[in-house]
Amino acid sequence: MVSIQSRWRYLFMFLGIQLVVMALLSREGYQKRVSYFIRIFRKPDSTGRNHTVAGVSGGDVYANLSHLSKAHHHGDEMPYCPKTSPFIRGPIHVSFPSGLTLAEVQKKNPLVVRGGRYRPPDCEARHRTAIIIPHRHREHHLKFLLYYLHPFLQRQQLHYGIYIIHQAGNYTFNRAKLMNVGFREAMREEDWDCLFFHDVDLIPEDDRNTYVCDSNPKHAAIAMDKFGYKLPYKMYFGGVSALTPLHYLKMNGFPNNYWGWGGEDDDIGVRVSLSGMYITRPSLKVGRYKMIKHKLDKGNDVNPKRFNMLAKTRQTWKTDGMNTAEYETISRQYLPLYTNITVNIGTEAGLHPPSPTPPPPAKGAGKPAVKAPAVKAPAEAPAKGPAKPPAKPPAKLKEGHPESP
Ligand code: BGN
Repeated sequence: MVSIQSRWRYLFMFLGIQLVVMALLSREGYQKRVSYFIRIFRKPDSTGRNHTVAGVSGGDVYANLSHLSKAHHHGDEMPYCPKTSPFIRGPIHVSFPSGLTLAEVQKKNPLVVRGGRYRPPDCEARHRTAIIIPHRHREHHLKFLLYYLHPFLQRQQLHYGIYIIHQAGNYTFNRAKLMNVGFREAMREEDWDCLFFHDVDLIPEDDRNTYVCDSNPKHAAIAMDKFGYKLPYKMYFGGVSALTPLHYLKMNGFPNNYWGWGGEDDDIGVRVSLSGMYITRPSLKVGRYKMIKHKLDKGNDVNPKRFNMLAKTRQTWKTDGMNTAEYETISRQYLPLYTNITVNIGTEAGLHPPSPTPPPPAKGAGKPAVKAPAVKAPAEAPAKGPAKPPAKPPAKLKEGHPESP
């Protein structure tokens, strides 16, 4: 028999335990305890950040994407994709395993069609985003970027295309001018509603950083590991930015005259405000990027003129930009994972700088030697002259025929 006294004792003990549990679970306490238990199930990666073991949640950028191919049913009347994609998980584990090949990336992305295009198989995408990546001698980085970017964009249920704009020749690199080329070349193919201007060495680390445009130009790479996951300075606009075609044309695109490293992104940031717009940003938690470590490239020396040029953006932005971008398209390849556009963007002296007067031929010599051109002869008809925005939105590229823009 249990006495009334001990019954009361049990009741008080029970209530006491209840109170302690409630106190632990209240507000801050609750968060801390829950995250403690979540941490137990996670393993840390080399950067010290936690990532989830594959299959539990988040973590692997390819997690759950295989469901997509199973759900493949293109019909005439596909519903719009939901406003928030069900594939979005948050933090992504990023590492750079040696031995990765493009063939493996291709195998892991069976729904990407030639030219690096993709549409969600089971719903009509709400957004059409082109990714523009200026490039030269960075094949190793490109491989990793493609490995992460394709599934990242598929998680967001976007209709997308990836364009690599490859600078031909060995003259100093010009990132911003290549972006102008990318804008024009992408827009002549499809009616993209947003363009992401993307460095080849930056890997997004959170799929809530959606690759869609805002009402104003967006700076997406706000928190990079190399800057301690913080904005290095308030006006920083480098790494990854997103503009609609209208934003882009309103600010006359990007400058063409920044040859070499530095300053062009600041010029672009200044253009945003000079043309009456402002910079938007995702949160620090979401706009995270890991940079693939590398030395300063050959052919991309620091530009010593950048300070002077930057001081004059107010005077130059209307006369140097998309309306004056001259280049020649050397080749256009529709590869399995991206569209590769190789261009001659010339030098500071122009597209075809006058060659120095050849010395008179020596007596008795045969034909005068012809100086090798700086870049290879175009394989296709070059798109010459100042780049103009397309007069009307180009016809949509038919899926399965990415070679017929
Ligand atoms: C800045 C560079 C940017 C570069 C960032 C981050 C200049 C112009 C002179 C003020 N700007 O200093 O181009 O992206 O650093 O590395 O050099």
